[in-house]
Amino acid sequence: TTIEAGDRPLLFPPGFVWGAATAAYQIEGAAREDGRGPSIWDTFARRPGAVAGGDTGDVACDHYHRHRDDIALMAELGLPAYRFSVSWPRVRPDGAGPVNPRGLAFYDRLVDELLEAGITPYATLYHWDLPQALEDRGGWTERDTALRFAEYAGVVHDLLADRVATWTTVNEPWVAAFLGYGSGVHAPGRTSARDAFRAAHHLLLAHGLATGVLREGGARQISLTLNLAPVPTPGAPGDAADAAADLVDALLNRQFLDPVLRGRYPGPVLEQVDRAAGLGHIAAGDLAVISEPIDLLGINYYNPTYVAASPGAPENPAFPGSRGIAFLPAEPPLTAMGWPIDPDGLTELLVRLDRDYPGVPLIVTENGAAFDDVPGPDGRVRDPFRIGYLDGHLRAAHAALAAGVDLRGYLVWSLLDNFEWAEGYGKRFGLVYVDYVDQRRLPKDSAHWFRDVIARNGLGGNTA
Ligand code: GBH
Repeated sequence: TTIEAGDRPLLFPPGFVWGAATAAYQIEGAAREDGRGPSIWDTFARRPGAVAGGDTGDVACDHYHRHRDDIALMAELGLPAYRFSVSWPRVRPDGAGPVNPRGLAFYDRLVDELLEAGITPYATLYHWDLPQALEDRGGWTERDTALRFAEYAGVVHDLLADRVATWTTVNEPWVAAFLGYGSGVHAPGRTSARDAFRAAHHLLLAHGLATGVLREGGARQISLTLNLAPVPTPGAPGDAADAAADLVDALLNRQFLDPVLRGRYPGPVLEQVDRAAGLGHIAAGDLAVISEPIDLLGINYYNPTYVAASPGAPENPAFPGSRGIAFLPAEPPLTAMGWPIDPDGLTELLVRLDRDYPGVPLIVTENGAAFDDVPGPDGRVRDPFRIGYLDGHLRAAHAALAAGVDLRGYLVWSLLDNFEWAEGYGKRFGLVYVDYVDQRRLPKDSAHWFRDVIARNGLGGNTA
C-alpha cells in the first residue's frame, strides 16, 4: 500500500457488516467434555508429523470455558458481528445417532450472550470437524455423509433459528476435499484424487440438502463460504500458460461456483472427475439440489494462486490433473505463512464474481494474515504489518464497491490467535494475541485500529 493510497479517507455503505471470524476446532478446546465425540481433527492431529509441533485442538483457546470473557472482549473491541462455527461432534457425537443436548446447550448460551452484548451471530455449520464415526464409514467420499449433514443442520437450525439470521452451510469445500482427501495435508489425511472429487461433490450436495432443510425451516439468509482466488493468466489466450491457469481456476473456483450458482460442473472439471473417480457418484438431480438458491455468497480471500506451464512438473495432489503445471513460489512481501500479499487480487475477484455470477450479494467471510507477533514488555502487541494488510484489503474491497459490486460486509480472520490446522499454534492470525500458557488475551494494535475503522465505518486516512 502506498502512502498516497493510505491518505485517502474511504467510507463504506450504511449497514455494511463489520466483524471477525473463528471456527470451533480452532478455538474451543474442551475436546472430551459434555459428551462431545471425536472429530477427524482429533484423530489427525495425533498422527505423527501431521501437525507442526504435535499440537492438537484439545485445549486451543479454551473458548468453550471462556466464551463469556471472549464476548466481553468482542464488545470492547466494538465488533458488530461475529462468525463462529458449530462443532458437529458436539451436537451429534457419532454423526448419525442421538443428539447431545449438552453440546447444543453451549451454542444456545453462546448465541444468547452474543445478542446480549449487541453482537450479530453468523453461524457456520461445517468448518472441517467431521465426526470421526462418519469418517470410519467413508467420510465425505460417501453420499450418506451429506444426508447426515442435512439432519444435523436441521437440528442446529431448529434450536437457533429464532436468534440467528445468517447461516453458512459449509466452509471452504475445496480445502475440506482437496487438502483433506487429495494432498492429505488436512484431516482425514487421505491422498487420492478419486476420494477428493467424491468428497467435493458430497460437500456440495451437503450444502444443497442443508439449504433445503434450512429454507423449509424458514431461513432467509443462507450462504456457503468458498475459498476463492484469482489465477492470473500469464500467457496469451489458448497457449499453454493460459490453459494451465484455466484448469487451476476451474478446479479451485468454478468447481464450486458453477454447480451452486449455475447448476452445472464446468467441462474441464467433469473431465478430471471422470478420469479420477468416474461419474457414478453424481446422481441425476444432484445439481438441482446443489443449485438451490442462496441469499449470500461468503468469500475467504487470502492471495492469488500463480501458475505457469512447465512440461516436467509433477501433479500437485491438491489439483488432480495438474501434471505439467508449476505452482510458482510466492514473491515478497509475504506473511508468516509464506503467502503473498496482494490486495488487488481481492478487487479482481469481487469484480469477476459480480460479472460472472450476477445477482448474488457477496460478503468477505475471511481475510487476514499471520505475522510473527510478540508482546512487548508493556504487554502491547505491535503489529503494523497486519494493519497494513487489512488496510490494503479494505481499500481493495472499497474499490470493488465503487465498481458496483454488491458487497455486504467484511469479517477479519481471526478474532483470536488459534489452532492454525497443520501449522499448529505457531501461526498467529488474531486481532487478539493469545498466550497459550495462561490463556491471557492481549488485543493487538490491529484490534484497536479495527475498532476505529468500525466506529467511523471506513478508513479515515492517515491524518484523520
Ligand atoms: C482458511 O483457510 C480457513 O477457513 C481458516 O480456518 C484458516 O485458519 C485460515 O484460512 C488461515 O489459514 O494453492 O495448494 O497452495 C485458508 C485456505 C489457504 C486455501 C491457502 C488455499 C492455498 C492452497 N487457503 N491455500 S495451494
